[in-house]
Amino acid sequence: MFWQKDLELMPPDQLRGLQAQRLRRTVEMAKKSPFYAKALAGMDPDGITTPDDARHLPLTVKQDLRDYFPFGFLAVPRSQVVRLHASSGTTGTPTAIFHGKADLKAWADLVARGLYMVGVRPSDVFQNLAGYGLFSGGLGMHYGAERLGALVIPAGAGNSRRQISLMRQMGTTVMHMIPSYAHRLAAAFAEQGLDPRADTSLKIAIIGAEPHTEQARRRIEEMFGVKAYNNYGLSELNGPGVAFECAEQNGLHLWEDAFLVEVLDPTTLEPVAPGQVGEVVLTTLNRRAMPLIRYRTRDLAALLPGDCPCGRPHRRLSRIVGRSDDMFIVKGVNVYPMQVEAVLMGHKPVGGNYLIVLESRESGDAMIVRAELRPEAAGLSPEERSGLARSLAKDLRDELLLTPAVEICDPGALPVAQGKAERVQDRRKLS
Ligand code: DLL
Repeated sequence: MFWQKDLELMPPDQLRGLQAQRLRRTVEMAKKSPFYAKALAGMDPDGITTPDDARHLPLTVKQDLRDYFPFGFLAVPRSQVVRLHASSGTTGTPTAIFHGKADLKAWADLVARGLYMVGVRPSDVFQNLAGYGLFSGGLGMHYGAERLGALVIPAGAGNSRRQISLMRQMGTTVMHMIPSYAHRLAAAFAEQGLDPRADTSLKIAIIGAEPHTEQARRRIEEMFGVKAYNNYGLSELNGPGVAFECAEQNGLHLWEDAFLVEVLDPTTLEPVAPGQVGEVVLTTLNRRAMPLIRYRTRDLAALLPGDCPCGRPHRRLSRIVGRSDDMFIVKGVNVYPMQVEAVLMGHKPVGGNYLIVLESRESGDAMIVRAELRPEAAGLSPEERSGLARSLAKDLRDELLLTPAVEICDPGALPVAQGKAERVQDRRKLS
């Protein structure tokens, strides 16, 4: 049941004691880096007696990582660093995240913990369909699954035909992928006349790295005949394995021995009430090469109240409902892409790929939702397609209080991103 039983089942009081001790050490270590030497000047780590004392520490934002790029957050000599990763994002200066040997071992254990928790065992064949390289999803999951002892297939992203052959030849039982790719892989199975439920040995999918809805998860489970588990993380805080769902699928256990979590109102920066959505702010508690203190993730989620039947006291994070910089405003209405996805996934003929286009028109801003049909629904008649478009427009209006134009597209008609899906094209900025 447990990979690191003592840590996973540590009673809350003891966990808080460990957090306070690790927070003190983290502040002490961090002060050795150029950035925190300045930001934490005058801060005495010995003054920290409880994890709540983190509230008196300054926040760190992505721009700080850019300003001190590449080595300004390093708290150890460069000779002790063994790995570089970078956070996603296509614009601006990249951000560099460094790990030492002990950091990599601790990270692999956090990932192994999550995998073990949902039933992955050394006898499993783990096919990793995430991109290898600076993206933390590939190597992060790879080393976690290897540490657990599974047979790891480092397949990397894309090339669905090869993925399918490997799965069938090697008897893959667990796959890891970004959720938007799961839909494309299912379509590739259908194109070959194969049914993943009957023609593979898959039983578990680990999905993460992208926002997705509960409806999208259920779709993936249904298409592949697996249980799909959500896995959250960001490169700045290692990558995958910050928070992982257990078999209950009722929120993601955030590993509180490794990270201190706060959920803050993004405007006032005050903690929100338990159960309320706010910005997730994280502090590393056992990272040595590059500690991060109160890092503003921009991800919006809630800490869920109540105990989990699995017995782990590590608090649960809701699924990520969006990013504070994801939200767009049309005609004065705030919209998150995940609200649109939830509606689309509620309609069976709609596939996994969709695009929201925002345009300026004479009559004001326009929002167009382009939704692909799933391959099985490609034969819908023009009347059926317009009926579906009408019904989607109605449900979207009920959800968003705004009526978008809906266009139904053939399977495969919409552009496909290289890595993480891009769901919104805001052309208003161009006009
Ligand atoms: O995406 C790390 C990762 C890889 C997590 C593989 C899980 C699996 P970045 O590329 O730095 O790192 O992107 C981090 O992706 O701030 C969220 O906005 C989003 N994200 C990551 N996991 C989830 C998730 C990796 N499970 C950014 N649900 C984060 C929703 C997620 N959004």
